[in-house]
Amino acid sequence: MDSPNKRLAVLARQCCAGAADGGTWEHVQQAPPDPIIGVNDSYRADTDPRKLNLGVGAYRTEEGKPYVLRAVREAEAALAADPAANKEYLPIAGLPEFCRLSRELALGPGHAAVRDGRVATVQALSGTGALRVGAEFLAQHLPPGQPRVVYVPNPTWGNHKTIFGKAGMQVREYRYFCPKTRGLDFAGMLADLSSAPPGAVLLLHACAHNPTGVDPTPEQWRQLLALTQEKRLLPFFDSAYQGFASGDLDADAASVRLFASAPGPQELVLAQSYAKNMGLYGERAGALSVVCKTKDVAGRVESQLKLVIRPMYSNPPMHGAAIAARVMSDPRLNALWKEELAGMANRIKAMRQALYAQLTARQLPGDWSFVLKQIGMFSYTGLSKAQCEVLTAKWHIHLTMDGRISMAGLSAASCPYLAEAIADVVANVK
Ligand code: KET
Repeated sequence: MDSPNKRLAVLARQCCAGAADGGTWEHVQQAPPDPIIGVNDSYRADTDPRKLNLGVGAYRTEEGKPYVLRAVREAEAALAADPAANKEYLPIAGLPEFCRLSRELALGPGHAAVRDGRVATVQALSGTGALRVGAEFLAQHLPPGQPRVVYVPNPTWGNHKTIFGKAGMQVREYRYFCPKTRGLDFAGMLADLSSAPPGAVLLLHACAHNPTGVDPTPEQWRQLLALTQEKRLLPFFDSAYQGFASGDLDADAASVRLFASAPGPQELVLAQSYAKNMGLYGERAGALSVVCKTKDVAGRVESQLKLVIRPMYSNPPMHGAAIAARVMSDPRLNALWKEELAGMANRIKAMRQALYAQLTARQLPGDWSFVLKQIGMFSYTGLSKAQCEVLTAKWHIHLTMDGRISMAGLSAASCPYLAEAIADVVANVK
């Protein structure tokens, strides 16, 4: 602790400096750009016509344009034309219909937990907001005396650690990715989780692990469930890509459903995002669900989630949730959504084939078949930071510095260019 005199001296210096030049915020340091979202800025600032944005995970058409789903456009038009629609505040927990449809989308319609009223769901500001509210709830309401610890995979989506850390949770990593095999280090994962204290929170990517594109197999998921139960870990699923991994909403919910259906009944927490699977990035539509042991507990949990939300942002925005609810509840729009979702997932898979073909044609050293095997929006290339820097500086290819490329940002036209650039940095940069 500084002495009062020292603090006064610092204040005086700040006041004087403020008066002399930059004002009250003179002392504020320049923050680094966000490692993922910041890539959009570097892309925008680049004037080279060949520039390519493979940074943030956002779907692009073959023409490189953002894509608004037809199902979304139609739902929006219907909402705009609805004379009964208004702009009142939503309840603190959000649009009830959206919450119900969201938990059913993840758990499956008619799931016992839903039927029994054991799931507390609140609307959230997309996946990030769901994680943040969930983390805050855990930090406040995990049983007294239990450690506030969350285990996240190494590597994981960059924001996970910050989100849980800001909420007051201690963040620890478990082994996940093996750079040598470019696959799952399942033995390492089991070993690390076996030594976690009882009651620790276990963050799992429901499907299409970001950034690696490597998921456990169905058998490995079963082993993880057994370990979770044996060690009394609390699973927290981050489901940001349901439908995007395989093109099938049900297939991509298999891990969540396996856990939610386990006898016990199994408790879990679930963050859902409609950013990718409905293309609602900027609408911030998402949900947080807490699957509890009883209906009575779920009711109390929901009441406390509202206490977390109210002082943060009072209640969530209406538009995105209203669109999503309409798309999910209208049978025709729902069918159209599934069709478009499969179309997006298939285009990404086609990009994997195309990039792989381009890379093998250039006879790059090593095995690049991981491009085909990895799942979801991204390819985790194993390129070094130095190689990524050259990709950006020389080739105008904008990507995150961990070597992750968004396959959704590629097109048949840009694949050969990317392969040429990768061949260059593999040959000439360490
Ligand atoms: N979880 C995961 C695993 C994830 O990849 C993202 C977003 C989110 C949650 C949050 O998405 P939201 O838009 O809040 O629903 N990932 C991409 C965008 C970002 O970093 O914000 C990305 O990794 O590029």
